Amino acid sequence: MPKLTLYHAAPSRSSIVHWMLEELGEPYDIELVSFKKGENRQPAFLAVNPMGKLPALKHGDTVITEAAAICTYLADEFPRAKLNVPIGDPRRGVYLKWLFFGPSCIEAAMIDRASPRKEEARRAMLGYGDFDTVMDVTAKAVAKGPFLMGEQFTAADVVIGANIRWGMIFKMVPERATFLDYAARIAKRPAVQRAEARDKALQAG
Ligand SMILES: N[C@@H](CCC(=O)N[C@@H](CS)C(=O)NCC(=O)O)C(=O)O
Repeated sequence: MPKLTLYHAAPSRSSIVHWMLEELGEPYDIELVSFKKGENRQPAFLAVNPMGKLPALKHGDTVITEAAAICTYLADEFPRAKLNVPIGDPRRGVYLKWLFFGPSCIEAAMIDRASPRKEEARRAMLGYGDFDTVMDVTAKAVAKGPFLMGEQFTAADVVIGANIRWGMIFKMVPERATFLDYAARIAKRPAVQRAEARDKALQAG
């Protein structure tokens, strides 16, 4: 079976994929990339991801970058873990919507809020519209639970769950009761606990 290697720095957006890999339950290796030493800007890593950014995942000879794309890929590639909604299932459209909504709406809205532009862009020009609508739409989706797709935990919960958990830690997402409850449900997952414990050890080491 082709080897899975995560290029990782703990904690960073590659922690999202670290969690996803723990959910998947397939063997994988970690290749640490030090931001402090500037390794992400060195030719060796730029050959993996010319963006100089983490995460990157190697699966055999294939390199995938962009956290949400990696989670989508892994869920489809290893369906045994039941973290995807497969092609042909009428729920797949909504599942894909959330996988894209994470980076294109929640993350973009959070970062713009944390680092406001000199001149505010028009709502119609911003892919995410406005911060409050993004938060309202997300809150409504996670309110019923336990997960975005109902009883099934999917890769979309890894992407959106990571946005919400990290967003609240960095005070970029409001601590609404719905978000706190969803984050608490996610925090109970053994896979997230394993990934976080290992990230802490990597950070300390
Ligand atoms: N769009 C990328 C963003 C990746 C990203 O910005 N990663 C940060 C770590 S959290 C990074 O590599 N920063 C180092 C740098 O840009 O020099 C994704 O979602 O995977």
